[in-house]
Formats: sequence, C-alpha cells, structure tokens
Amino acid sequence: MLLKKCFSHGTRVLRNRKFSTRQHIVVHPDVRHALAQKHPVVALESTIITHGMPVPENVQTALQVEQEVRNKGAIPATIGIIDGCIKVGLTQEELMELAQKPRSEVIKCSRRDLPYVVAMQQSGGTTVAATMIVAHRVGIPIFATGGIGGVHREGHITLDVSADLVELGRTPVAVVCSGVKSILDIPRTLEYLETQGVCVASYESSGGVFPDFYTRDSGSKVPYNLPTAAHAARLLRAWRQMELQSGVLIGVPIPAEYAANKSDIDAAIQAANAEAQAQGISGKEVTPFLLAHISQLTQGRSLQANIALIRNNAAVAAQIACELAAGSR
Ligand code: PSU
Ligand code: MN
Repeated sequence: MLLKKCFSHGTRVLRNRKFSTRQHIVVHPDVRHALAQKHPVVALESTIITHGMPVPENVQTALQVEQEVRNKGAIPATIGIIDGCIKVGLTQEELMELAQKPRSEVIKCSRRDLPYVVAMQQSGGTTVAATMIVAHRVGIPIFATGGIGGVHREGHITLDVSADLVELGRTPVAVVCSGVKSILDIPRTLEYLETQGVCVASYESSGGVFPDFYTRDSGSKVPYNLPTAAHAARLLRAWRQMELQSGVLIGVPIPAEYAANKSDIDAAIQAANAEAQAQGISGKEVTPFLLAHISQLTQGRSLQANIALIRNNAAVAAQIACELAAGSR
C-alpha cells in the first residue's frame, strides 16, 4: 500500500539492496539523473522549513536556497517526508505543503523519529541528522544548512546534546553550515565533535576561527581552515578514499554585511534561554522555541541573518560539490 502510494507520486523508488530502503525513499527524477551522471548534487534539510522559520519566510528561503545551488551549477535535493515517503528532491508543491502545514501535523524528524513517521505515514521535516542519513543512502556526499544542533548550555547537566553530533560521528556526509548556533555551548560542542572523530574545518577564515551562526567569530578555534572550494574538495576526496564512515563539518562564517551585533544577540539568547527554562520547554521543542524567541527579541534581525547565511552556505556547498564532481569524472 505504501509502495503504491510512493509510486503514485510519479517517481521511481531508489534501488539500494544494501540498506533495503527502497520501500521508503523516493528520489526525484532530476536528482536521480544527476546522481547517475555524477553531476554535483547538494542535499538540503527541511526542519529549518517546518520548525526553524515562520511562514512565509520558510518557503521563500527554501526556494531561494535551491536557486543558490542551481546558480552555482549543482542540483539541489531538499529532503523531507510526505505521508510516510522519504523524498529526496521535494517538488515546489511538496515544499509548500510541508511549510504550510500546522506544526502539530508535521513532525521534527531526527534519526530516532524516522521509523515512526514512515510507519504511520506521517509528514516531517528532517533534521541535520536525518537528512545526513538519507543523503548517504542515496549517494549524496554533501549537504548545506544554516546551523547544526549541538551541546546546549547546561547540556552537561541536562544531557541535551543534539543527535546531529552523534550522526556526524557515524555517517559519512560533509555538512556545510555556519557552525553551531550561539544558543548552544560552542566549546563543549567542538569537544564532543572531536570525541566523535568528526573532521571540523573553517572555510575562508584565515585564523581557523569557528563561526557562531549569527556572528563570524565564536572565539573558538578549529584545527584546520579551507581557504577555497578546491581545498575543501581535496579534503573531501581524501576523506572518501579513506572510507572513514564519519562526517565532515565545514564552518562558513555569515557574510560580514549580514552579521548581527554580538551583544544584541547574546542578550536575546540569555533572555530566550531563561524563558525556555521558566516555561519548562524540553526535548526537541527547545531549539525551535529558542529560534522563534530570539527572532522576536531582535525584531526579526536574527531571522534575516539566518536567511543570509543559509543562502551563502548553499552557494559554498554547491561550489565544493562542483569541484568534487569535476575531480571524480
Ligand atoms: N538551526 C537553525 N534552524 C533549525 C535548526 C537548526 O537555525 O531549524 C534545526 C536543524 O534541523 C537541526 C535541528 O538539525 O534544528 C537540531 O535540533 P536539536 O537541537 O533538537 O537536535
Ligand atoms: Mn536536544
């Protein structure tokens, strides 16, 4: 029944005997064609659409991000779940459907949520962790987003550590992002990534400074810097050849003209964290709550910064994907 439903969307289900996911993953023909031709493809997540941004900015941004990828000569593949089918390369209609559904009807879907959402034929936005899993299954090695989840402030007590970090430790996909949101504990997040064996590098940041989402410098350093897309592709080629089975994280600082004022952002983060605690917000609700609250407290400036950085990250990821594809043809 489920299979029939997936087929009725007019796309062919991917054959992947090794993982036997063929019942559940549907790849858009454009993406399938690009993968078969070894054309560069960039995966994109959908929790940012369903839970990270308000309507209508979420749909607009999702479409702009796809356009950024195309402008650089790669094919975008936004990943999400519609009625239990995991879609690689959501159509515009599917994107709008996910974006406009009430939040109560669309599940924020990380690794642990996948079996339930698929079994019950629910719809969901995929987090960085879930998007990595799906991208890897269909053979997309590179993925762009705004920021990943991390170790929350007080995470050493609450154990609120994003599943994104564990996924980076066990799934070989390169994630291009603007680092870790400054709502999180950045030094502890970097420690955790080191423990997980994730190769972390900054991009175009001469001092190896790790970005912190809304601003360009988190104050934390990472061991490596990749000055150009060609350097990044070189690293990714070696990483793939070694089959390490762990991910790579490339931190791209927000373009300077969009960077937020650090003290404004810090004040908003403190206030949002306090409010989350006061309201007893926990689990998967924490990140969406903080993002919405910070946007309110900064009169939407954090949202504008968020949009600018994800567009830039998509363009950088596409450039890296093009370099990588050129080298492997
Ligand atoms: N950062 C954003 N917006 C988002 C997210 C991160 O600016 O929507 C999403 C991503 O999908 C990320 C997820 O994977 O939040 C992490 O959630 P958690 O902290 O609950 O693991
Ligand atoms: Mn969490």
